[in-house]
This record gives sequence, C-alpha cells and structure tokens, in this order.
Amino acid sequence: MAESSSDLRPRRWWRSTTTRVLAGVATVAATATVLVAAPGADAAASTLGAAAAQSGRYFGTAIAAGRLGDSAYTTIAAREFNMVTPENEMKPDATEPNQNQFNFSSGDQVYNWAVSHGARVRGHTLAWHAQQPGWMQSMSGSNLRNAMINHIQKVMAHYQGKLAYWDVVNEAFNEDGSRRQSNLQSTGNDWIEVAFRTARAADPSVKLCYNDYNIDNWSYAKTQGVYRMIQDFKSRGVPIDCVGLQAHFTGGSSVPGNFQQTISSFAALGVDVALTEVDVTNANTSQYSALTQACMNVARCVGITVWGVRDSDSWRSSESPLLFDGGGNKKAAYNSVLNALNAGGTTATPTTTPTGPTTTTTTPTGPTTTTTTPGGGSCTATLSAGQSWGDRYNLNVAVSGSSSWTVTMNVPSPERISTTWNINATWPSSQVLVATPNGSGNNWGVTIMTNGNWTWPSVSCSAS
Ligand code: 9MR
Repeated sequence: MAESSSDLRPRRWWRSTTTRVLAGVATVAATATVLVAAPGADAAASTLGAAAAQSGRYFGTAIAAGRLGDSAYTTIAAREFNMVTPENEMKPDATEPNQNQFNFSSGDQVYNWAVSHGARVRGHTLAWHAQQPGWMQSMSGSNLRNAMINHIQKVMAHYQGKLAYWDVVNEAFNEDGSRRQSNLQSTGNDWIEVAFRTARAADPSVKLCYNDYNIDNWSYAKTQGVYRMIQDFKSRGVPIDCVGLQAHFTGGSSVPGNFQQTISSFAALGVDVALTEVDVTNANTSQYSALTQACMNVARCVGITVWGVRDSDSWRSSESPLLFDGGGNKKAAYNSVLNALNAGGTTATPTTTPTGPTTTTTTPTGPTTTTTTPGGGSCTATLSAGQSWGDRYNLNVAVSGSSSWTVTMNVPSPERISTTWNINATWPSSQVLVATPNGSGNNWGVTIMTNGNWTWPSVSCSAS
C-alpha cells in the first residue's frame, strides 16, 4: 500500500508545480527551486482516517462489541478509522431491554474502545421500526409516543456531550417516498419531528441525523421523499443537522451516476451529509473510488463510514463488500479509496450552528449546584431537559438533600418562565424565580419561552 500512495503523490506535486511554473512564466532556475522544496511538505497519508482528515473529513467503520476480543480486527480498526458506529449496541433493543430499564454495557464497550483509540463515535440509532425491544413492539398510541420520548431522553442523557452524531431516526420511508407504516408512524405523522425536538433538548452538543438506505439516486422517489422532509424541517425550524446516506451498494444495487448530485442537493438544504454504512458488492474498485470522490467533491460531505472491517465481519459477507479480506489484507478497493482521499478535494465545511437550542449545559444530567448553609443542611438542584417545541422548552428540577429547600433560578434575558409546577413560586424580578416546596415533593419544573435564546438558566439551592 505504501508503494501506491507514494506513486500517487509525486505525480500531484509535478502537476501542481508545473501549473504554477507555467502560470508564473518562471525560469528554469525557479522551477528547480520549487521541485526541491516540494517533497515531504505534503506526504500522502497511509491510513484511511489520516487521509480523510487532510480535507477535514473522517473515515469510519461499524464496530461490533463481540469482536473486540479479536486482535486482528482491533489492530486494523484502530489503525485505519477515526469514527466508529456501534453496529448494534446502541439500538433500542440493546439499550432499553425492559421498559425504563437501561443497559449501556455493550454500547459503552464500543464507545470506550473507540475513544481510547482516538476515534469519535456516531450513535446509531434512537427511533426505528426494527430492533425494538419486545415490550416496545407491542405498544401503540400515546404510550408508545411517550416511551419513544423517554427512550431518546434517557439514552441521550447517558451519552450527553460524548458523541459526534446521533442517528435520531432510521429508515422511516418507503421506496415510493411515502412514510413507512410502523407502530411509530401510527402514533402520528409528527413522530419524526418530535423525536428530533426531544433529541435537541436532551443533548444540544451532538449533531442530529436522519439516516436511510436507497436514497442515493437523486431521481428516485424515496430520495425525494426524504429530501422534502428535511426541506420542510429546515423551513419550520425543526432541529436537524445531518442526513446519512447508508450507501449499501450490495444486493443488486450500485453507485448511481448522479450520486454527487444527491449529496450536493441535500447539502444545499443546510445539513451535513455523511455516507454512513458503505459496502459494495465484491468491493468493485471503480464504485468505491466514485463514491469516495463524490463525497470529496462536496464541502458538506463530512465523512464516510464502511459497514464493517473485514469481509468476514460484514452483514453481507457472501458479497465480500468491504475494504479488507477475511485475512485482514488490504484489497484493491482499499487502495482506490485511499488514493481518492489523498488526491484531495473540497475541504469539508461542516455546519457549525445548530438549528435549535444551544445551551451551555453539557454535563450528563445538567448543572448541579449545592449550597451548604451554616446550620449544616445542604441540598442539590439538578436540571434535566424535558420536552421542547419551536419556541419553548421544559426543564425538570430534582432537589436532593434537605427537604426544606429554596431554589433560586436566574433566567438569561430575553428568556421568560411561562409556567411552573409543583412549587410555591415568588418573583423578585422577571428573570428570577424563587422556588420553595408546596407539598408535592422535590421534583418540579418550569416552561421557558426562549425568545430566541436557548441557554439554560443557572440555579442555586439553599437548605434551612
Ligand atoms: O449490521 C447489522 C446486523 O448485524 C443486524 O443483524 C441488523 C439487524 O437489523 O442490522 C444491521 O445493521 C443495519 C443498520 O443498523 C441499519 N441499516 C441497515 C444495516 C444492515 O442491515
């Protein structure tokens, strides 16, 4: 591999040097000076992750917790990739096996492996018709809607501030561009936007993605259906930051000629685009380089993830669709991808401004403040995100320690508290709420009208 990388790069130096020399009508002496200076200044990277990073992109893989004991697997994965998607470990059946009982052991295993090897993590996935735990499969109506909201809040709270992206909703469309029928769809057509609003409130630091397959061909009805949904969300301020094109070019499909047009059309809506689950039948080299090149040519195409490390790790292993063979050797497709990454392209310019709340609160359960009074009592007020809408959000407050507490909440202007529950409230000013127990216990909350500012209030607790 090192051989073909170094083959490629000198040709680039020569090309660009020649261009500069011709443009400047330089002398032979000047040409010689440039050639001496060039080698080594911009050497080709020798791994996928490093090659992608040259243009501000990442190169990722799906990782399965069950394979982390295989050193051949982890050696390749640690060397080559700088983004990790847990293949199954953060799906609803894994994280909430019983209702409201969460299990993050295998999700954490993949997360910890990734970050300890310098990779970031893409969460996959929060709301999906498939891989639901049994209890969720048999639910419907408002019970299911509330269970979905609770699932998103709790799972995102666990990973708050830790992930780069979350696939909030996965595979919600039919091939004809209509919504897929599912128990989630039956809770009402707004289930997807409720999922995204809930997600934004739960972790404002992570980019929120819609992810699907067969949305690679720009003229395909399903692509258009997803495009229209994202266009609608952007126009109405529903928080969405990215779209994932799974890009499974297996099972009889292949990279369409208009793939780059699809990527750039989604990007033009103001979302990041990522290729999230790439595999190609028999790892066809020209298709692998074409899909890589298409991403490299669009500034908001932020990265590529292949759906597994070696062919033997693939969900479609009989099609040998990945970049490493079962023995861990680099395949020809690996070289074509690496070369396309090293050849450069548009520098990635991911979106930086989230479309919804941007709170300064990034601790797992929100800010906590403890005040100890001279009398010896102490209390802690812990904030957590509740539901949010386009113009307002709910904040839950849990007070622990003393049962005789006073919480002071300072709301940044121009936000205003519009509702409170389970407290006696007094108002020293329009921006300050003083809350004391009203006999309803220690869990209470407020609704805050943002007036454009989504920063959480600060709180302090004092016990008496
Ligand atoms: O690769 C995953 C495989 O191990 C699971 O058995 C399967 C079950 O649904 O899900 C596979 O991953 C899918 C991903 O989560 C969503 N897009 C399609 C992927 C391939 O089926």
